[in-house]
Amino acid sequence: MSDFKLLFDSISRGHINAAVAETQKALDAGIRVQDILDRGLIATMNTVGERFSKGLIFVPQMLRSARAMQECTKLLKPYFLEGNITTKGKVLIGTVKGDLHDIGKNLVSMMLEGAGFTITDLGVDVLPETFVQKTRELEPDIIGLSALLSTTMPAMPLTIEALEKAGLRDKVKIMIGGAPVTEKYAQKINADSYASDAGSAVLKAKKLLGIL
Ligand code: B1M
Repeated sequence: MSDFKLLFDSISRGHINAAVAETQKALDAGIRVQDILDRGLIATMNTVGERFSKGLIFVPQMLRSARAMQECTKLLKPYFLEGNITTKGKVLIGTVKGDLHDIGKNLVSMMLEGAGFTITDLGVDVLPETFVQKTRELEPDIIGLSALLSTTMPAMPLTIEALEKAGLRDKVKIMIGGAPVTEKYAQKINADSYASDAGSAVLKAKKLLGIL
């Protein structure tokens, strides 16, 4: 963390301008973008989460840190673009019903987009019916479901069931992810793939479509 101390301090205090300036400084200094993301931004959010668990900070502080991190990730986006962008496939992505966490989902979207996928992001708190309706409308190759709360994970199988009932399940691949989600859970609910982070989400998406 020591290399990113000022970035850590500004994100954990929710100081957006300072956090953005520190991210830009790290980019200007030639620090690897993946390190800024993993050892700077994500490591900071993990510490923010630990502080919240211990009761040292509360939801408003967590929210301010989240806003600061979101602004910093915007600066990284251009660096994740792969050279030749012809669409590799269509991805419909969203955070499941009841869940408002979107930083991880946004990172996954950003990396997939950078790798050449066309993304439709439905946002947060997405109802199973909305996934069904948008799947009919857009005919995606992959549906991505994100959940950060153990209480909202059950919305994943509910979404898969809704797609089954609508006769759409066999027409798409389903990838799931989010901190409490596991490979085992993906198998249990009959998802096609699980990714633990945004980088592996790209590899898994390519594998699902047979382009890796
Ligand atoms: Co909340 N929150 N939060 N939170 N929050 C967690 C998740 C928590 C672990 C904190 C804690 O207690 N230690 C805990 C969940 C406990 C549990 O259920 N297991 C928690 C809680 C309890 C809550 C509330 C209930 C708090 C309350 O109100 N009392 C509440 C719920 C609101 C709701 O959703 N209905 C709440 C609210 C919030 C904020 C709104 C304040 C804010 C979110 C703001 C936002 O997202 N715009 C927030 C935050 C910021 C967090 C922590 C601190 C950080 C989450 C994050 O962004 N991490 C989090 C603690 C933690 O995770 N350490 C916590 C960084 C991000 C890059 O990682 O999201 O894991 P992550 O994404 C990764 C991978 O998981 C994966 O790739 C990403 C990038 O590598 N991935 C996928 C994610 N989605 C994927 C999809 C894929 C593939 C991979 O395929 C489709």
